[in-house]
Amino acid sequence: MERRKVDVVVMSDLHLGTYGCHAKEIVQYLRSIQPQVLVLNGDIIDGWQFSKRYFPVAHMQVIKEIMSLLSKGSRVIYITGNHDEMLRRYSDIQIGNFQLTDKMVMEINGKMTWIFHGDVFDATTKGSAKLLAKLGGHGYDLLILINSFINWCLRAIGKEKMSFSKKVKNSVKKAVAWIGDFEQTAAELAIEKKYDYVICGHIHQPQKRVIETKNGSVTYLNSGDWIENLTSLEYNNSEWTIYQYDEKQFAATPAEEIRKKLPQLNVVTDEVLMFNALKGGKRMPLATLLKKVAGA
Ligand SMILES: [Mn+2]
Repeated sequence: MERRKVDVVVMSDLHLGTYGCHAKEIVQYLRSIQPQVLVLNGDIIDGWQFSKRYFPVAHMQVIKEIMSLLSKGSRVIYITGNHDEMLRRYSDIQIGNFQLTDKMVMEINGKMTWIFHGDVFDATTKGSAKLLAKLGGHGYDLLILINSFINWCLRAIGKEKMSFSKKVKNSVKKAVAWIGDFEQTAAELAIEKKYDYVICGHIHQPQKRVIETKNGSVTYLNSGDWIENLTSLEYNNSEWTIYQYDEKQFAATPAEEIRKKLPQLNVVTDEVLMFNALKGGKRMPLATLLKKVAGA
């Protein structure tokens, strides 16, 4: 199957490393496209839920397909979410055409497009979202800090981290209201910042709609997720559309069943020390050597 050329693809909430993840479908989709830019908008690798033992080959295959796109020349931007917040400490690194960040603004055909995961709204009321807008460029980073701090406190007192899914599990009515609030808050912020488009993930609710307030209007988009909806956003011919995975489309090219198990590691890495020759042939563990070099 020839790869479909797409200008920009936004995917979010793959939750690799959890039982709900549809890795096979993600692999099929990734193999069918050739995007110029692939934005992974948060919650890609789930560091909250995964027991460290559960990371099947199919999930590894997803990472392999992303790497493959990188080597084919796609630009890949990984925006952190709450389930992969462990990556936030490495934010704003760039390695070749791969970039890791907490948020981004893209200009596409002259339209300013603001992209972020959206978990910052979990511990945020509408009032503080307004404040965030006034804080300008650093507001988002500040909110991430506040959220991390709240979660750190919750864990310190033995409670679970605050999360959207926890919040809305209680009732459907609440969920609908919360989703409405989420979309409205994102839109209001984007309008205040004078963006044309705002793209989020996080709430697992694919969406494309124009939201108007008394201050203006913005197109709100959400890439949905790959747990229930199996959706992404695609930008082509100057237009954003919601892509919906359809297994019929892939019936002719079924992904080979990935059943094989990972080979057993035959070394115990904790027991491996790396040595490096120093002056005079003295051997020392690499960690000690690096410390020495840093101190010199
Ligand atoms: Mn999330």
